[in-house]
Amino acid sequence: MKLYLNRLLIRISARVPRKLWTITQTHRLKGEIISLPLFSTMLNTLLASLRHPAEIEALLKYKFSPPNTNFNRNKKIIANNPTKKKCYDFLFLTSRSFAAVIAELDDELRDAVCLFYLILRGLDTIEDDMTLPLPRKTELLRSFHKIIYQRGWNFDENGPNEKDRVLLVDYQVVIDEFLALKPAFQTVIADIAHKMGDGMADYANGEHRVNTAIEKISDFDLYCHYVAGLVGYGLSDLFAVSGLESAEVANSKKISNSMGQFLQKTNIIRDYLEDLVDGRQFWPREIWANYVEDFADLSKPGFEVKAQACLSAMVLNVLEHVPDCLVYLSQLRNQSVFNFCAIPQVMAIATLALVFNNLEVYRRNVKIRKGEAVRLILASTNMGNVVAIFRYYLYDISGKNDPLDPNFMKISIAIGKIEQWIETNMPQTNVVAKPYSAAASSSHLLLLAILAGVFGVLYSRLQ
Ligand code: D61
Ligand code: MG
Repeated sequence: MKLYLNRLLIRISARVPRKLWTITQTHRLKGEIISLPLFSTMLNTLLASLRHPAEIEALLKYKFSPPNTNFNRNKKIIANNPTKKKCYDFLFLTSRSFAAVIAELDDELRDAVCLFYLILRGLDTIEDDMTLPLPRKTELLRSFHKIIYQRGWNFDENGPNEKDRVLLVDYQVVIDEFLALKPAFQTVIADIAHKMGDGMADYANGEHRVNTAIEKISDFDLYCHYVAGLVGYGLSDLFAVSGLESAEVANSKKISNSMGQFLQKTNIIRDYLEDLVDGRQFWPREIWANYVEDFADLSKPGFEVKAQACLSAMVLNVLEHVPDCLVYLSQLRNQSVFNFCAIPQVMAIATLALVFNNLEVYRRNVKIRKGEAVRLILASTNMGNVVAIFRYYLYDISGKNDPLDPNFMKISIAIGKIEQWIETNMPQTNVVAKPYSAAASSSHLLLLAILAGVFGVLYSRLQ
């Protein structure tokens, strides 16, 4: 029955209107990359995707397919090692976006990338804390690469509201597991922690800033290099050390940097309001000062036209990294590494399309639907799909591009450049829209029937 349903659902998805990308390989990546709760919240998730049947297909497939993942296979080993178990618990506690893709990496890399994450998350928890006295913060950031070699070190000076403070309170477990990695992994991680800590300390001390604002676009690029581009460098080195990828991946620093820049800059656009409320400001003055005098004006009534133009200018800046990201992904050979790298990138392009010309960014935290995210996760298993997904969202951005916007031409050109790259390097990728077919209506009926069933179960539980 389940198999039948799956086949049926795959057929349904092939007939959805406006569907510009299709899953060409059902190589499954499962595990709780996104945790789907039961009943009412699951129901909300399904309802949010009601107008997107392919997302409902993805959600059901994801929810009901049996667990058979790299991480599940290794849970037993982890359970016998309390320190390692605690590290993976910390990974899932501190990362919504990266925990599951890290846990799904092949054995040769999983622990190294997990520890890389936890070490940099520890460093970032010091950087983000606005309650730490600046001299103390600076000293910690600059010496963190040495601290990670001090067995037993931990830290409880973070402010009570710092979201990941518990990680540093028990940091001795992270250090123990870091020291259990093979030395070549340790060297890569410590080297990146050194460079990132120094970069964060410079910015915390007002370098490259005027008052609290990041000044030039080049300062913005440098900041994103320190906090995310360097992660790209380190990951490429870890891939090479593990032997799962060739050393070539680690040779082109520019494209490794772009992988991080694309993720970090997209987050910085999406998090405008949250950062403003917390007293942080990452958008470069060189961009926003063209539109408003005060950064906070962007969220105020009466500034909508300026705010929209400013948002386009920020999105344009991010789009410049896309060709490098596609080059990077096309070089990868190991399936688990490919999934690990591709999933965050497709989430970012989907987020970029969502924020583009969307003034809600200035009013609330905008997020892609869970159904959309799950669909992207299931599809991001090969380069053909990833390119098709990028094209889909670029097409979406083109459609929303406003001829009256001052950056209209530049955005068109940036998208044209990406298209050109795809046509030159991936000419076989076919992303023609599937025509809407009458058969879809009976499929919709089936989906409605499934939803009615879910409603029924929920209703009976509530009685
Ligand atoms: C392939 C796959 C993943 C990649 C990649 C290539 C290249 C770069 C990155 C991931 C890094 C992306 C960073 C985007 C998210 N931004 C943050 O987490 C900000 O903190 C930056 C400093 C700490 C970086 C920690 C990190 C993040 C992701 C990783 C990783 C390390 C190690 C391995 C894999 C992924 C942001 O933090 C928000 C928060 O506190 O939650 C901030 O403070 O700006
Ligand atoms: Mg930070």
